[in-house]
Amino acid sequence: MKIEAITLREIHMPLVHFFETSFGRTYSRRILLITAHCDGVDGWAECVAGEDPFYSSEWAESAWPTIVRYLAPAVLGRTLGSGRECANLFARVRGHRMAKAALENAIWDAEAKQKNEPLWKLLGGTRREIPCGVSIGIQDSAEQLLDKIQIELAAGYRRIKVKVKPGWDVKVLEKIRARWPDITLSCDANSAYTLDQVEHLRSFDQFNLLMMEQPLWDDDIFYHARLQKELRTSICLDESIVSARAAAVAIETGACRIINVKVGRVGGFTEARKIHDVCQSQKIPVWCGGMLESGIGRAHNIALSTLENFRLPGDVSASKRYWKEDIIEPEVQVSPQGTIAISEAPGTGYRIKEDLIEKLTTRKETVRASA
Ligand code: OSB
Ligand code: MG
Repeated sequence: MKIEAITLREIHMPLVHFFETSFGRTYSRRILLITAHCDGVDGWAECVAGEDPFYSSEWAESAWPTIVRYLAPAVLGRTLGSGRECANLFARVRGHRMAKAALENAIWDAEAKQKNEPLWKLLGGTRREIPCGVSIGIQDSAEQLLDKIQIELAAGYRRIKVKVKPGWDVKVLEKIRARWPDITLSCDANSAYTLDQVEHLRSFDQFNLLMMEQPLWDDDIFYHARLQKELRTSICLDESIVSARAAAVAIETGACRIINVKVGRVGGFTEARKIHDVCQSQKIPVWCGGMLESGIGRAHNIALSTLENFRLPGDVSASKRYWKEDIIEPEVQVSPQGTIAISEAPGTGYRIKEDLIEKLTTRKETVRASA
């Protein structure tokens, strides 16, 4: 499969409802899409870097020149057998994992289409349906949050995750548990606490949470291990797990009992699969995280979630929770049982609405192999 050209595009898509985490509120997504043109087949992927460098150091502006100047030249003009070969070709560039993932995953997507095989099978998946949860942001009031939870439970979602931060945590969790004592509930702090708040974090134990996601610093593993020893609630790491090596360290030190895998955060499908395997061998369940993706990134998350050790419901939910109109067809739908059915069709099983994407595009650049 010869990599002939790479197209980068920026599209703007307003969210149906703002999404607020401990680091800020997002009303509209600015999304970088990548198309890898390979022997007459186009592979697509989404870069999950945010509008601002708040979740991690990468952001929409940093990914573009990193791909144009460093990553695209590493693959352009080459003949690759598989998306698996990208990680080594990108290894000289440090960090920039979301940029790397976007290009690598576009090549995996092209490979699946070329082989006329479903992407999930190419990745080694086995599940024919995946369980879904929702991540609900910080709201203007606890009442609004309870209303939102009610709607998602009625829709069938199997796990509710709420965002927390100092000042929006224990009181809110108390209200949720007072109304729903038995639902599967977790919380995500996106690094909003420090280790000297251990007593406060220990008070979360009363809520019988499935997990507490990333309570401490985004780059920390060691102090999460200290914290985990003090808690009954299982810690799940998100931000800190940037590689299979980080996952191995987290497991060995006892920093968490669950890991959230985000294919963008870890640099692509190849590394995501390695993390899956490390966790599986250590009996640590994983689940697929989300980054408010459009249908293109969402379809890739669905494919990844078919791997066996994705045992817990992911933050992989229906298109309509985010978008008035998604850029894929059919849109991602969740059954009343809270599952997404996996298609047998080649590629992701979702068609890309190129006309709509063209209308949403604010910036576009194609890089070609030099003759
Ligand atoms: O920490 O999981 C997170 C969204 C943006 C950045 C970080 C996170 C999230 C979510 C939303 O929780 C997950 C989703 O529904 O896509
Ligand atoms: Mg998280």
